[in-house]
Amino acid sequence: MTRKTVILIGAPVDSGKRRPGCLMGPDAYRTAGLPGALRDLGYKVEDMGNLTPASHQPDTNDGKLFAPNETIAWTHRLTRTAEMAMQRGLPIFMGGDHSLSLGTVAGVANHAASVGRPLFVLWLDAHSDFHTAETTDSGNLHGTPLGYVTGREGFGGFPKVQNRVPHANICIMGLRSVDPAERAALEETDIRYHDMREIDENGVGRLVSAFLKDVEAANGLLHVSLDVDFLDPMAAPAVVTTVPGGATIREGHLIMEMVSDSGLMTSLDLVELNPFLDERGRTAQVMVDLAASGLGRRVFDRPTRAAN
Ligand code: EXY
Ligand code: MN
Ligand code: MN
Ligand code: MN
Repeated sequence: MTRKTVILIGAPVDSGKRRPGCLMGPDAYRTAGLPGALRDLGYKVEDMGNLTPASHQPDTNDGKLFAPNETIAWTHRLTRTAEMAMQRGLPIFMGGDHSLSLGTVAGVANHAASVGRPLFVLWLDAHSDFHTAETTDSGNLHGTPLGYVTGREGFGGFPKVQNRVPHANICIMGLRSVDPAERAALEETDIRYHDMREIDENGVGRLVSAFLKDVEAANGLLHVSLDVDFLDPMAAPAVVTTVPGGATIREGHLIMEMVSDSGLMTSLDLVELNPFLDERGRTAQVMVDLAASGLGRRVFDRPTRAAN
């Protein structure tokens, strides 16, 4: 039997917001043992190392947007890289802040179109990231990737999205911080979004299972974008955009185990980890464990942690 290939892609994108640190993310995931965890699960693991953005003019940061040139350059690089990696295996994009998903999701969508299958996106996040480069108040482009990949207007200077992700194929879970402009725009779409109240009332299992059924019925590809701030800051402190009242580690694992059981996931983003803010690597470890759950690790397979 040929082993499935996982392609680790370091995307040390730090241009999507002002406070630096996400550039250390890819190496923190490696240090927390992501490659070994995947090999233990039977995957062939290729690590492409850390990418750099396409060449670009330096940012002057005298306008509203923070570092647009660099983010556009990353979008070019990551779109191409995602398209290429999808032909060879299951890419895990090790971020980097969430602006990396402008490129990864656009590239994965191009691949899906080329194989004639619909792309579905599961967005695990406290935020909806549905701004455009024009509606953002903060100027931080990590708040815009879902706006971009669904083809919203207002991304002048960015590469034109070749294959938009249809609203009906997107499910956002974990919402508890949505700006008024994003909310108004979201409510005009049939994107499904579940805030923490809905999670509390229904349980993540029921919500995720309904979405996965639709992905399966459509023979879709599934991209999962996991933002550290989906989790409660007590469980995952190493992120700039903490919002209290987030998902528990148990809810995170249930989602990722259900995704894995479905066999539908074809690509994964791990985003917003800021190792500079971590406590002895525990957030990096939580993210690695969630990724491993999404790729088949189960409680009884779990290796014993090395002693300090
Ligand atoms: N909506 C806020 C903004 O536009 O600045 C916060 C965005 C945070 C985005 C993080 C990555 O999920
Ligand atoms: Mn996000
Ligand atoms: Mn977020
Ligand atoms: Mn905002």
